[in-house]
Amino acid sequence: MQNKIKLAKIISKIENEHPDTEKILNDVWHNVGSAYRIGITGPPGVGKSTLVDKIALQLSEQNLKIAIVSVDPSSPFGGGALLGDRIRMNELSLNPNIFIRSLATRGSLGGLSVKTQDICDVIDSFGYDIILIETVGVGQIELDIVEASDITTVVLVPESGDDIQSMKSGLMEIGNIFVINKSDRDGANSLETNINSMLQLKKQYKNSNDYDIPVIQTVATKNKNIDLLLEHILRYKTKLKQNNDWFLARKNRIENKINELITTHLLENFWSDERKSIIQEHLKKSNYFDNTPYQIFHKLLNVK
Ligand SMILES: Nc1nc2c(ncn2[C@@H]2O[C@H](COP(=O)(O)OP(=O)(O)OP(=O)(O)O)[C@@H](O)[C@H]2O)c(=O)[nH]1
Ligand SMILES: [Mg+2]
Repeated sequence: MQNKIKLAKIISKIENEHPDTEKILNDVWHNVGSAYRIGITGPPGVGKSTLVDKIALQLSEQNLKIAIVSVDPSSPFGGGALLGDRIRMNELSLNPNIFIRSLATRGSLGGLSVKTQDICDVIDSFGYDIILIETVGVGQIELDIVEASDITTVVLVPESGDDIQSMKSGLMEIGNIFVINKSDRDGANSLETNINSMLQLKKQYKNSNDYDIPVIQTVATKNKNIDLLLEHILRYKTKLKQNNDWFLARKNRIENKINELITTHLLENFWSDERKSIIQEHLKKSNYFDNTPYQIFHKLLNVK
């Protein structure tokens, strides 16, 4: 419990960009790297939280330490948890093997993956074996989560069949495992057929011999097929380790993080008062057509 409180405090510091963040991350770094990071995404209300809870409970029975991070893109509140989620969080956090935390994005989607990554690094360093990252699949945010995770699980429901065509380039692209939750409702089988034929097409198009992407029907509320889903999730980890992809994912994250730090640093240094006033001058209506963006760009670069 003591450790959980300590972890929660550190996460708040990172979330709020506290000046200690850099030191915290430097201090924990040598203990980072072994947690399996599982992204769970999908449209609103498909049962992601219910699934995550069941997965966490099953794994905790195997005496694994599980952290749940829910990234809430819409919540304007600090901490980001809705009332229902808070109750749920209280229940789960009584389990000594489960740590649960919700993160609000506060309207700024940019940099979410990096922040989530920093937070996952700290959780990892606290000895958690598995980190479940839940987020609603809405464009950029789901891509951020793909970057922060080792595996992406896309959750759909039988009704998703209607808009599956439009999902071709979104959720369909990022799943390493597909879950059709609420399969107690009509349409689960035909959605499964649809997803499988789409995945087949994708495979032919890419001419890849990749691992077959599983499509699993679950009923989260009744614990149905959670064990099967877990089996696939854990099998994927073995595959990642065999292919060296486990290491590659970590290497990519470090590279992205460094790039992000450089970009932030350069931008902050670039926008001196003088440069800001030059650009404002050029953007005045009366000067609008005098210079092209390229010309202004070079002018700004040449300011000492
Ligand atoms: N019938 C049925 N209902 C389910 C199932 N899984 C979850 N639900 C219900 O669906 C509702 C939404 O579940 P959540 O787990 O909160 O869904 P979510 O995807 O996390 O929702 P957001 O985080 O708001 O996007 C709840 O009322 C659940 O009890 C299922 O397999 N079958
Ligand atoms: Mg949820």
